[in-house]
Amino acid sequence: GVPFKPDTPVKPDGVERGLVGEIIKRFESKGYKLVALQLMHPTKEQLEEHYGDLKTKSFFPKLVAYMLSGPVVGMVWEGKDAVKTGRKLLGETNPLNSAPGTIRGDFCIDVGKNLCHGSDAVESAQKEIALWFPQGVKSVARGLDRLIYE
Ligand code: DAT
Ligand code: MG
Repeated sequence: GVPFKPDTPVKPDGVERGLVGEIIKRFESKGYKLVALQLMHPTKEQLEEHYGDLKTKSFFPKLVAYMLSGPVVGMVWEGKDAVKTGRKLLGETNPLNSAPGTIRGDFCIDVGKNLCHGSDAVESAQKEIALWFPQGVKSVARGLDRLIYE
């Protein structure tokens, strides 16, 4: 397996809008390997840890309330440069700055309803995977990789 795994949850608006399949499809079509997937009802404590680096921001309480507004779908994707490229597939934090063709560029408008999360570094991906998938994730070799990687 290729070791870089971003933790990529679909936020409550993405689940309620029926865009889970579309978001999964973007990562699948790119060639990344799905190694974990789970519908979750996050707790306030989990979200405060997940967004710990934003605790002092004025929008933090609103962000946590948004993320508590419904179920989210957590997923872990594996593949070459998956963290950096996964962020490109998502688009910019502010959807209005996101290019068409990206998930946020194609499906949303406001920063406080930006559909999806993506880990911003390999280190934060590892922390987020441990937080949301405490049972661990397992990557199984697949024959398809011979058609994806040279
Ligand atoms: P990203 O989700 O692109 O990694 P981030 O980590 O800086 O962005 O912020 C986490 C989330 O917080 C982001 O997806 C939406 C919200 N957010 C960020 N900046 C914001 C702002 N200026 N106003 C309102 N919400 C904001
Ligand atoms: Mg972030």
